[in-house]
Amino acid sequence: MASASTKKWWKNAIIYQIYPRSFCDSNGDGIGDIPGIISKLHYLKELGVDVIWLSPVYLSPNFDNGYDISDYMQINPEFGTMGDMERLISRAKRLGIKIIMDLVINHTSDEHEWFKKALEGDKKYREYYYFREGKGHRPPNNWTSFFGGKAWTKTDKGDYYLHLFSKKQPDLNWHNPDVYKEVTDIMRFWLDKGVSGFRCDVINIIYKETLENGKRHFALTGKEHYLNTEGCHELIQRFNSEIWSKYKTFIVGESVFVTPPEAKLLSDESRKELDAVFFFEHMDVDSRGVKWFKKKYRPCKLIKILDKWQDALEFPANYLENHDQVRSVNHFGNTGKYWEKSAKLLCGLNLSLRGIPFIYEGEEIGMTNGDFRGLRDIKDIESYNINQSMKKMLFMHSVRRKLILRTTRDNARTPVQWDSSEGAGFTTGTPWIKINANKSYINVESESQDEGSILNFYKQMIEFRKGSQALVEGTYRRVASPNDVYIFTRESTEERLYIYCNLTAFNRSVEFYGDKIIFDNYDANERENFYLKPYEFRIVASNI
Ligand code: ISL
Ligand code: CA
Repeated sequence: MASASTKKWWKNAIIYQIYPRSFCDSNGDGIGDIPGIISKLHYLKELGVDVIWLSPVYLSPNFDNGYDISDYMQINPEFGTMGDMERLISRAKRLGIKIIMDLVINHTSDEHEWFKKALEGDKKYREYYYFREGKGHRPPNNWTSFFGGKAWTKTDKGDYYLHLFSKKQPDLNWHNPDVYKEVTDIMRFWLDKGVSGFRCDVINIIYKETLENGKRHFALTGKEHYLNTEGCHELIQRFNSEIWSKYKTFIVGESVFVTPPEAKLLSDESRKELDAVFFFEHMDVDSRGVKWFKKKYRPCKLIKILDKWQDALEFPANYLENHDQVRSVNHFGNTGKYWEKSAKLLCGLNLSLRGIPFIYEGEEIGMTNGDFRGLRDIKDIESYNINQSMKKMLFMHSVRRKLILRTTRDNARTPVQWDSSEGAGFTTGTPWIKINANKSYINVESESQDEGSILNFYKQMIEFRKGSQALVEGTYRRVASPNDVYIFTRESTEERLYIYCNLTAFNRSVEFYGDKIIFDNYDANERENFYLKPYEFRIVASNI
């Protein structure tokens, strides 16, 4: 057990993700911005947020909404100025809120100075990326991109460059010590400005071991050459020992396609790499290999996956939604009759698991997927590229429309609904992406006034968690999972809590343990003694 002085500050933190474009627009141009975030700091404080993870605000041509960076040391003017960013850091600090920034270092934008110089033929900068000659009329290897299509694009000179995402996102060459120097300077620049750490984008794929052909894979060919490579672990260890450990940072890595043993290697405290990692297995519980093809969601599968990861990792980064995923009430809950109950249940689940809970903007009011009418309403580059690939494969329009609207990342990117007005309190202008019609009743203003709202449930649950040694640092043990009810304990030296999550829209009888219900998303008078109501979430304390 770590003593109070050596204990890491983030071990009991609640982290809130802001996708700046969709959070709050202060100047009516329809795009969320940093002054907008500053205006909502008190709201976040009151919610109980300790740390903000800020999705990219750097200079960017925005082909992937900031995940394509053209200058890491400048702020995108759409979002504000460096002065605004410094104000955000200092105002947040005054309220006791820390900020971690998104660090996208697998690739830059093709509009980054480095890449532009490389294209002009500058020898030094060509080594920052992967430029290779093709093989006859074909690219240098058979790798495919995360966003569909090939991972190589031909330049005007006839050679190719590698991009694991869109062609506007060329991959950096991490074999080059100059790249290490540049990026670590960027890290120091922001840490010196007072940010408290980073969320490292696709960190486990940055180091390509070789550029050989990959085994053919229906979704992603080539990945065995860059997933969790030894070189990647070495790089992260160097980041940690040379930079992160010198500041009191919290570093969470987005690690794609990881298995529990791989995630352990990336985040085990003793290995001094990352503090925590995001895994994806629960997001894919209803996908058939690729996320665009869905199968029926089965709660028992979700339980199995969560349980496996709870057992595997000391301190996982827990989340049920983010800017790349559909909204969690659509994914795992209910958007009809049990919208409110299921949103509260998911809150309870996310905040009761062992690890560090992440809440994505709008999740705390139960926001739902976008109500897009057609592909016209979709802005995301991933959806755009996938649509092109599906066209090539001769999918009919109606099929493409159905598959893409159901899973597009834009589902989570509609503006935060602050009130029921036309611009939802998000903007006075025309929003960059369509606002959901259900802002009429799903919004911060009305939920603030309603004691029984999802928003108030979040506040109570956050407060409860903070006061509970068992939830913050207790052990985890699955008790049972009969008929899609997840029952587990969290236990510290002082208390044992039984957590019940009925992940279905039906009454469920279960065996009850413990002595006293101390938290529930049903009122005492609606509750039943011998079974759980639909989507009931219950915490029962037991004397030990
Ligand atoms: O969306 C996905 C899973 O459903 C992934 O394919 C996603 O692209 C992947 O998890 C990587 O995501 C991160 O890097 C991307 C960026 O577009 C995402 O927004 C970011 O979270 C490239 O920088
Ligand atoms: Ca704006």
